[in-house]
Amino acid sequence: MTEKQTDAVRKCLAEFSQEAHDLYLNQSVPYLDEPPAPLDFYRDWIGPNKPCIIRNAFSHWPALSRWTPDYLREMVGSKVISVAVTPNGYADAVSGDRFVMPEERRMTFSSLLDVMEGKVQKQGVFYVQKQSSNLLQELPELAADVEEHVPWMSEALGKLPDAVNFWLGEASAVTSMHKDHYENLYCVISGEKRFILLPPTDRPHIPYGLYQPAVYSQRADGDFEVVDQLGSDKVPWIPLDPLDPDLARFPAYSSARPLCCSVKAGEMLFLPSLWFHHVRQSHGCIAVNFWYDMEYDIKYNYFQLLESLSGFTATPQEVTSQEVTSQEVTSQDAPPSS
Ligand SMILES: O=C(O)CCC(=O)C(=O)O
Repeated sequence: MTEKQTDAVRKCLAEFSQEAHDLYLNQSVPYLDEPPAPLDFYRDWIGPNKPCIIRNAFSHWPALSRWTPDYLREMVGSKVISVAVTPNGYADAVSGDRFVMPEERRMTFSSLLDVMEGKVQKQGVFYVQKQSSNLLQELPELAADVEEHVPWMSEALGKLPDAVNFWLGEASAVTSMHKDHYENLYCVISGEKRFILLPPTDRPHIPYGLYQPAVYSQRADGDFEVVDQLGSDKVPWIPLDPLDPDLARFPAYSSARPLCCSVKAGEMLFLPSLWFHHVRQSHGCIAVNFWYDMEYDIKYNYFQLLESLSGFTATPQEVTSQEVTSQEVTSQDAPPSS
């Protein structure tokens, strides 16, 4: 393809993204005051792939009043859980020319609470973010304080969640920008989460690179080193930090239209599949979320096309390390093969 033709495709993609904003996207994340009926939720939010914040959706969960440090110590203090530890709060993020994952430390829940409450000083930033249904796998004693699924969502989708995750972290723990193939119901139990959201239609403005995977490892002197995962495939990831986007390096991002929202205790964010998200939190924020696998329907299919075209038209500065093909970008969150 000539440079002129590539420019023409780039222009189409920019118009495509703009049109989504003009046609159906909201400029902020709307609130619902009560849990919706399944059909209404499917019609108004899941089908159109739009986020919203739902109030009073889980007021009946005992967790809202019970999950104090004292109660958690009593119920699960002696349980050994997996905690992500990093030097800077960035787990699963690009650092230099590496995609760096956290040190996965096994520790008891009470020793984590000691760190969170400042009773013990440790180097590093601690975040319970294991994701693979860690609430049910690692902390089943707490499951009765929430629900194992959200009935109206399960009915709307005709299935149960793939995972129910428990999140608890320090203020400096950050989840770098990425997307997932889940319809995500994110419930804040205490504290506050701050999300930066970008619709899938903004994909042409979002840079990807391919990075050597590595993990943090804390040495005996307390410092962290970055250890390459030799023999592992390179990882496609977004090098851009939406809190401080480097527009000289990634000029296309200036056309992106992020939505920022804060989700407070007692509120539930519906984060639709394929939306890019970056997450921060107040210190000690506790959350539980439900991942319902998305349908691999025409929406997914169209997104794959957008992914290919966006990779194809990215300028050399936007494609770090080497060219990233759509196949590589989706390999992180590909649907299970059937
Ligand atoms: O809460 C977080 O830090 C990240 C949540 C997230 O990325 C997700 O639920 O997909």
